[in-house]
Amino acid sequence: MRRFLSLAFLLFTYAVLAALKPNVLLIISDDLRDTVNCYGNPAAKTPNLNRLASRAVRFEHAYVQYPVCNPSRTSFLTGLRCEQTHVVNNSTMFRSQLPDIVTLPQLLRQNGWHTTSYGKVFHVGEVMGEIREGWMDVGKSWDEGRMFQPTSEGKVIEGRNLTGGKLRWCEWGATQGADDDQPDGQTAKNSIATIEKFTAGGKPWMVAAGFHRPHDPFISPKKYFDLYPPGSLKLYHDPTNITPLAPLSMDAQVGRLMDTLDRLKLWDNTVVIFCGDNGYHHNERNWWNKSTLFERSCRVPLMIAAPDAKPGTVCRSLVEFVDLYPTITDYSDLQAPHKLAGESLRPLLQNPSAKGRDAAFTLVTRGANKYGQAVRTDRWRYIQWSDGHAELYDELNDPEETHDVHQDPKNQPLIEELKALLAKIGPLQPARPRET
Ligand SMILES: [Ca+2]
Repeated sequence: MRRFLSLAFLLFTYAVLAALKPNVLLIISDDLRDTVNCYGNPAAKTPNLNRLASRAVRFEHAYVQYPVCNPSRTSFLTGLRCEQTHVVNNSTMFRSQLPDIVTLPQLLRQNGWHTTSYGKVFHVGEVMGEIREGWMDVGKSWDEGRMFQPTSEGKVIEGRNLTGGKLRWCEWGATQGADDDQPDGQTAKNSIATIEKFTAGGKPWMVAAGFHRPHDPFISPKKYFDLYPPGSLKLYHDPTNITPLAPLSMDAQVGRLMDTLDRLKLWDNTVVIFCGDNGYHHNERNWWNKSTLFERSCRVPLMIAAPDAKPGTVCRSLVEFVDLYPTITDYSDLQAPHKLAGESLRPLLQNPSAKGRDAAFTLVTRGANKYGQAVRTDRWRYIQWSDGHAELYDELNDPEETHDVHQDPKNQPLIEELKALLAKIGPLQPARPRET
């Protein structure tokens, strides 16, 4: 009996320790907007993201703090708003502004997790070698970090430019080869190997899998294009029919990661975050790309599966990407050394119908001397530009944000309330001079 009790106590202790050191699987998809089946786009074939949604809480109103790669990723991986990080473009290496900040993976690493970055996690500039490792923050945030190139077979592409060459980046292409001939397939493959290795060794891990797709150029192995035969998609007509630029190859890589969690029975001790890094316009307002303060650009898919989260549910409360860092410190019982801008999403994960925050904030800059800040509430989007211009949109009656109502006199008291919310965030301060 005593032996049985000792064993039970030991198992209980292991369970408690394991619960305090959950694994973290962070999956980032570059430039993913809501072109996902479970986000209400039935033409998109994303079976694996639907499968993840059945295990996760799917956030319907999640907002990035800046709708471009580097500022957005720096923000949510440091837990600070872009007004605080001063990283507001893709050419500033975040350590030049935040040399001593303890990032989310760094905090886990300092506390016994093995942390690994595959693919594009922190934004990486057009650099190679040691400089690339510096941008990836290997040695500080990560024990290991690797980015990948397509194989020679994966570089054989058939496709065309969608703008007749006007925009070089705007092209599609079907490649020869299989998943692992592309960087995203290699990211999945290496992530799986690391998960297997450190799970077998009994060490908690954080694996960040940063997939490049659906970011331009719109390239995937041919088998994914074959799922949409010519004529099977409706052409885009603003704003009623949305072209489902389905992120299919990325969806398949997420499926491989989920298969691994299934096979190793890791769901009970792993927090899985799946997210984009910014939204995207598909020619709404004649604009292809991101960088605006409209809903299409600021709202991004976010799904989280955690041991005590309610699986297969939808949370309609406003949440921000700065909430991700405190969510993980909550699950791992750690304290960041700096004050985090967000709040843990754990209460919403446990009860997705609970009330969330009152507002979500996003920043963009326009050159060195102009910037705009948006505040999104349940009903409204108010944008305040540093040159004094302002915009107000009613998300309930005008979800495509086509009617700016900021000059309507009856909205002035509301605008004062929204300005007061923005005032809590404060203005964008000048960056440090030491940019790379
Ligand atoms: Ca991006």
